[in-house]
This record gives sequence, C-alpha cells and structure tokens, in this order.
Amino acid sequence: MALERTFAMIKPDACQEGHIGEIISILEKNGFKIIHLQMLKLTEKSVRLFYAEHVEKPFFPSLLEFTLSGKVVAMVLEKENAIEDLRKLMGATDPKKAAKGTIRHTYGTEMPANAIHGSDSRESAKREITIFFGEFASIPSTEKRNGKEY
Ligand code: IDP
Ligand code: MG
Repeated sequence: MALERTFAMIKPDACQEGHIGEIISILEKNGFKIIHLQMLKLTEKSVRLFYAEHVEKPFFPSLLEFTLSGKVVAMVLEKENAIEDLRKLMGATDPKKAAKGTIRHTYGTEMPANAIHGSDSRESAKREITIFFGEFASIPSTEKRNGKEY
C-alpha cells in the first residue's frame, strides 16, 4: 500500500484542556508522521471555507462558535492508509457514541466538542491540506518514477 497524507486538526476544546501533547503522542504511536504543523486561531471566514459542506446545517452556528472559541492545531499526517486509519483512531463524530480507546471517546465531551478533526476522503484531504498548507503539501514524500522510488 502506498503512503498517503491526511489533514488533522486538534480542536479548541482539546487545546484548552491541555491535551495537545497527548493527542500528538497517540498519533505518533499509531504510525502517523507529522509532516506539517501549525497552531492558529481561525476566523469566521476561514471556518466557513473549511466547513463549507456544513454551512447550511442546523448545527452550524454552534460549530462556528465552538471552532472560534480558541486556538487549533492543524497538521498534515502521513502513513500508509492514513485517511481511513485516522478516522478509525478518532472514533465516531459524537464522543458519546465513540468506541472506548478512540481519541474522541477519551478527549471529546459533547458535540460539537469532539477534540479532533480528520479528513473523510482523499478528495477532502487534498482540499483541507491545500487550504492550510498549500497544494504541494498533499503530495506524499515518496513517489515512483520510471519504476524507481524517489
Ligand atoms: P466528522 O467531524 O466526524 O467528519 P461531520 O459530520 O463532518 O463529522 O461534522 C463536522 C463537525 O461538526 C463534527 O466533528 C462536530 O464537531 C460538528 N457536528 C456534527 N454534527 C453535529 C450535531 O448534530 N450537533 C453539533 N455539532 C455537530
Ligand atoms: Mg466531516
């Protein structure tokens, strides 16, 4: 299986509660390499762009307020099967329904406060990585060229 990149974001609840280090440690212990990392405070405009698919949903006002409530840690992560594996490690969207041992079960409280975001598909990963880190950041660090690995 080829290396893959995904986008992850430690959300304001986990940042404020002092869980950044623990969550990054879980990611690293599960084989994810941190390729890019930035701590920042989002703006309303950036939240609307990032969560474009949810802007019309009834929960969007609470998601917007929550996402603006503090700093986030945005990351590009790399490993084989990164997108699917991160979603599994995060657990279900609702922390109350997330399986024991998942990041959202351990650090999330009540929606929208579920500690971490992870891209849900290749298309989303590319879009989200490009928003935060630019288009080149979504390309895995090794590639095959004329049958040779670079
Ligand atoms: P995901 O983060 O597991 O991909 P999405 O359905 O894409 O879940 O929703 C994006 C984020 O919006 C969730 O992570 C959560 O923070 C918030 N959210 C989703 N559904 C609800 C809801 O019913 N009430 C409040 N917040 C919600
Ligand atoms: Mg989603």
